[in-house]
Amino acid sequence: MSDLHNKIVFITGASAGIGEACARKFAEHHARLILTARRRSRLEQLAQGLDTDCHIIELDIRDRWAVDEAVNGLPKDWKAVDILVNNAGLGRGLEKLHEGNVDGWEEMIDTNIKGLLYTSRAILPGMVARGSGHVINIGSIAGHEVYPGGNVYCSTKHAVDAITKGMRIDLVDTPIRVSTVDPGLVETEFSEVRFYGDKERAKKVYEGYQPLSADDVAEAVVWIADRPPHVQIAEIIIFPTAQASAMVVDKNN
Ligand code: NDP
Ligand code: 8X3
Repeated sequence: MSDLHNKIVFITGASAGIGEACARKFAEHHARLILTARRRSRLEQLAQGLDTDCHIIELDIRDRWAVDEAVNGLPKDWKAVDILVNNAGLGRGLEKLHEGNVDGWEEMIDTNIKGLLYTSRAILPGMVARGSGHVINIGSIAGHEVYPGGNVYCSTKHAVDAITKGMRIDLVDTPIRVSTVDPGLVETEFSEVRFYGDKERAKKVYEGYQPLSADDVAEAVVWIADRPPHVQIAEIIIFPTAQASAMVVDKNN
C-alpha cells in the first residue's frame, strides 16, 4: 500500500489544470483531499468522480482572512494536513513593463506570491506542531529564467523559488519537507487566462510540438510526496522534450 493512503492533501487551485490533475493522482493513492479554488461547482464535479474522501472549500487565496478562516475552520478530522500543494497561480498578459496592465500585475503578485504565503503561513504551524508535513510548491521555468514580456510573471515565480528555499532553511530542524516542481510549457487553461479568454492566441502557444500535460506534472508531484520521510526532493524542472529553455522550443518538426 502507498504511503499516501489516508494522507490529508490540501490543494490550492484544484478546479483546473495541474491542481485538478494532482487531485486525481493523489486520489488514485487513496489520499484524502481538501480541494480549494474559487469555482466551487468545478470542485464539486471533480470530487464526485474521485474514489476518495474529499472536503471542498471555495477559496480565493488572495484573501488573507478567508485563507485563515478556511484553515482554522477545517473539521476536526481534516485538520492534520500532511501535504500542502501550493499550486494556484496565473499569468496575465505579455506586455513590455512600460506598457503593462497594472491590474494584471496585482492579480499575479497577490495570487502567486501573497496567496502562497498566506496559505503556507496558515498551514505550516500545524505541521510544525505535529512534527510532520510536506509543502510542494508549483513554481515554473519562469522562476529560473526571464523571457520577453515575462517581467512580472517571472518575478512572481522567482519569488516562489526564493520562498521555497527560505522555507526549507527555516524548517531544516524539523521533519517537514519542502519541494518545488517547476514546469515549462504545460497545456492547461493557463494561456487562456493569461490572454484574458483569447482561445485562439492561447491555442497557438501549444501548437507545433507536444507540450506537457497536467498529468505529467501531477505525476512528479505525487512521486515527490511518496518518497520515504528521509528523502527530500528539493526541485524538479520538467520540460516537454521539444523545449530546452523558456524561449527555445522546437516547433513544427
Ligand atoms: P490553470 O489556469 O489551468 O489553473 C489555475 C488554477 O489556479 C485554477 O484551479 C484556478 O481556480 C486557480 N486559481 C487562480 N487564481 C486563484 C485564486 N485567486 N484563488 C484560488 N485559486 C486560484 O493553470 P495551470 O494548471 O497551468 O496553473 C497551475 C500552476 O502551475 C500555476 O501556479 C502556474 O503558474 C503554474 N505553471 C503553469 C505552467 C503552464 O505552462 N501551464 C508552467 C509552469 C507553471 P479558480 O479560477 O477556480 O479559482
Ligand atoms: C508558465 C509557463 O512558459 O510562461 O509558467 O513560463 S511559461
